[in-house]
Amino acid sequence: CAHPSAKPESAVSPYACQRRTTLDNHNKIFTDALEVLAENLELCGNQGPSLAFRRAASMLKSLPAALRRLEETQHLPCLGEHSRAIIEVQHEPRPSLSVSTHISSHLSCSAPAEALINTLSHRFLFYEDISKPVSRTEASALKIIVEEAVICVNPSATVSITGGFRRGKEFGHDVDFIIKTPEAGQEDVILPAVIKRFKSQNILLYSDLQESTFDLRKLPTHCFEAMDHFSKCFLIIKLKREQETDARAGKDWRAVRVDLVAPPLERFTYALLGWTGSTLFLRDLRRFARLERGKLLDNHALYDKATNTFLPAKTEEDIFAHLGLEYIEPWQRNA
Ligand code: DCP
Ligand code: MG
Repeated sequence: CAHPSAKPESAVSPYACQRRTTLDNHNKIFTDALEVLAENLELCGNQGPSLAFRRAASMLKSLPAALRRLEETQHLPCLGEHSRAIIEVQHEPRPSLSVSTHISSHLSCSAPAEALINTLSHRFLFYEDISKPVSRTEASALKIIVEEAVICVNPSATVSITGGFRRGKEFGHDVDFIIKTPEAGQEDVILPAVIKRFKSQNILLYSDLQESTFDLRKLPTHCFEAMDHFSKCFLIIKLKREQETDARAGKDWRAVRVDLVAPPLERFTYALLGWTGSTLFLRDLRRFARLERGKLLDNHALYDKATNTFLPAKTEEDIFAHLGLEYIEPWQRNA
């Protein structure tokens, strides 16, 4: 008889936006292997196969229990021949060579990791610091700093954390914030003012301000990789270390990557949804909207092709409802 975790064929959707994916991953040994391969393939420019492995890993993350037998994968979506092979290798009891070594002989190239690190360290003077994960405690400390600056510039503006920390992650590669300004036009002036304030506080190490190129009438784009058009900035901020931590002599701070985005109020909810991620969850949400509902979704808007109208949304629940989807909480979007 079937294992209790085995589910009927229809139970697992091929779309991440129809699955609840918490951080409680019961299939880490498989998803780690799949993601290592995806990363390798990405570095080699093999985007298609990389995405296939990412989709397989994402689907496995949503399962309520660990896979016990290979046959349990039979009715699961998103698993191609290669992903199944990796699951099989990881199932083998013998302590074989690591799965990435095993598979890379077939699929991957010798990833130019060194070259990549070189490029990054040239681009970022603070590479050593910013390559270390940012903790939730550090993210909370940054929220206070960002909030203080934002409110000083505009007392009616509010700041929310987005990205992985909004999904409940304990660590991230950066800290993402979204700023809500109730007055029209304020979204275009707030970021330069916040940057100016950080400079005057001597905590700004790097800033790349991207002015808004947003156009209310523009339809959502098909291209997932395209950046959104909102006013945003990518910063490196000096964050004071806690007294207890082992600060190196003469350096009582670390550099942290911070992203700020300031959308216009009427598009705030779409920006919040987009910036909360995960990347794969949003990719599938957009694909679902287009293929299953005839609607175009991106970080700016949801557009109904049948009626040629933009659909307004006050809350994220509104967006899921427009798409005829059950609401998925941020902490269930870790696809
Ligand atoms: N995002 C976006 N447009 C951008 C930048 C990011 O839509 N110009 C989205 C992609 C992610 C989310 O915002 O879903 C946050 O981006 P991150 O790369 O910071 O991803 P996470 O926060 O999920 O990962 P990490 O925890 O590593 O920071
Ligand atoms: Mg992030």
